[in-house]
This record gives sequence, C-alpha cells and structure tokens, in this order.
Amino acid sequence: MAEEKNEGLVLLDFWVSPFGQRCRIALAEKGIPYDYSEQELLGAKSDLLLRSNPIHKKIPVLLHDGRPVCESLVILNYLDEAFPNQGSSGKLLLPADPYARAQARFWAAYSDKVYELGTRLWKLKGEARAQARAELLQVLANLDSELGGKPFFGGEEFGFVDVAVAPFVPWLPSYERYGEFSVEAAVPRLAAWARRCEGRESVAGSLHPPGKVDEFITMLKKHYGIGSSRGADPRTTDPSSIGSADRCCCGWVRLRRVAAMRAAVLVLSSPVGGSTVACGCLMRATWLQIKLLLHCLVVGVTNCSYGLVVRL
Ligand SMILES: N[C@@H](CCC(=O)N[C@@H](CS)C(=O)NCC(=O)O)C(=O)O
Repeated sequence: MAEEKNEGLVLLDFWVSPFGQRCRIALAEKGIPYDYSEQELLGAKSDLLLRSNPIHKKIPVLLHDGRPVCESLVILNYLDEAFPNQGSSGKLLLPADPYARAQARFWAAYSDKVYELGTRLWKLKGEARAQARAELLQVLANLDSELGGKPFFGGEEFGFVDVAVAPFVPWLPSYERYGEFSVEAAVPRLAAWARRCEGRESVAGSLHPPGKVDEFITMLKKHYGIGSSRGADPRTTDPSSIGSADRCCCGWVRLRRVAAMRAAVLVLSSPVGGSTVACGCLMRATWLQIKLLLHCLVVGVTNCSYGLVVRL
C-alpha cells in the first residue's frame, strides 16, 4: 500500500514506465525534490492510485500537497507553471515564445506514437507487425527531421520535447530486434541525439538499461500469453483488436467491440499464469468454455480478465 503524504510532491510511478520517466527527468532537470511511490500495476492497484486517477487509473500521477495531477505531459506543463524559476536549476522546459511552445507540445504528444507502435511490434505478428514496423519507421523519420541538425529538439538546450522522447530510447533496441531494422541506419540524427541524451545526468538517473526493458517486454509477453505453444492469442494477430484495454498492464473485466473481426471470439485469460485458458469462436465455443466464463462471473473471480470481441 502506497504511503499517503499531503505535503510536497509525490510521484506515483512504475519503474519502467516511459511516461513516469518523463516526470522523473523533468523533476531532475529542474532540481525539484519529491517522494517516489512505486505502484503495483500488474496486480491490484493501490487505493491511492485509484482515488488519484479515477478516470484512467494509470501512472504517472503527481500529488502536489495531496492534489493529483494526471497524464505525463500535463504534469510536465504543470511543473513549468507551478514552479517557475524554482528548484536548484530554475530551468523551464517550454520555450518562451508562444508559437514555439505550441510546436513543442505538438511534438511531445506526437512522440507517444513511438510507444504505441513499438508495443504493436512486439505484440503482433505477420502482416500486422509489418504494418506497425512501417508506421514506427515513419514516426521516427518525422522526429528525425524535426530534430534536423540541432543538438536537441529544444535547440541548444535540452527541453520539453527532449524530456518527452528520451524515455523511449532504452526501448529502441527491442523495437529494432522485433522490427528487424537499425535506428542508426534509418534515423542517424535521432540515434546521435539518443546518445547525447543518455549522457545527461537527469536522463541516466531516470532510465533503465535496454536489457532491463527487454526483460520486461519478455515478461509482459508471458503475462499476455503471447508466443506460447498454446497457440496464437487473437490480440497478437489482429491489429484492430489492440485497443486501449490491451495497452494497459492489468485489468479486471474488459468488454470490447472490434469491427474487423470475422467472427465472434471469446477469450478468457488469467493474468496469474499469464495464459489464455479458453479461447475460441463464440459460435463454436464449447459448453465447457461458456460454463467456465459463467462460473467466473457468478463466483466473481476478480483476478481474471476476458474480452468478448464481436463482429459488428
Ligand atoms: N497517456 C498517459 C499514459 C500513461 C500509461 O500508459 N501508464 C501505464 C504505465 S506505462 C499504466 O499506468 N498502465 C496501467 C493500466 O493501464 O492499468 C500518460 O502520458 O501519462
């Protein structure tokens, strides 16, 4: 259970989260002290997290004197506004010019696509993975051309966009492996920028080495039952079935509608073993599968998630 604190800054976070790392880097850049509260995301979430972010139920959340601020980029903006010229560096992440600020906010929000497409890369297979790879390479190319010949997105200074994009750097080697491409060859300016960022104290102190990130991806794949000998998880083969529910790390009961499926599919999975225990076409689902699902509903199995995907 996370400890509650009503004064100062507390960051509700998860060690490998690039969104949480954005906040850690920003706080380090500014030299603002805070308490760190590691949250459980793969099991039951803390009451504090659920109360602090009742809409998304996600980290990061920054508690400022007990009041929650949610969403990483909102937190970055908040830090600039709530602590101008404060902290040991007195540094502002956003530029002074309103147009340059708008541009920085655009590129920071756009960079979320790196994580979204990278996740598709390791979750999907075949044609869907190839599509994710092509889209990811395009996003990286767009970031590369926005960076241009500057040392940082913020120009000479490491700024808002740099803070937003830097946490994706340790994920790139895994994306390269799953996507069979080279960041260095595809986007050399971005690769050089990544090395510059890694050399910064605020970044180095907030991120984990690529090997740790890769281990985490492997653990998540097991958690989702991806790549197991039990057969393909429909979520790994159909891109349209990757919805917001799949991007989160844990969940209770999930019900989704996906237009592109050819048939209704029943998936019943247990995050405990990370395995799909029942999977099949609803039209052809066995009585055992249906009874298992009904049983879970009746006895109120909470540590179990299932999705009902229906052709519209
Ligand atoms: N758009 C959000 C994304 C935050 C996010 O996806 N957080 C993940 C961890 S990386 C999370 O809390 N997942 C838990 C869940 O979805 O249940 C932001 O920028 O803060």
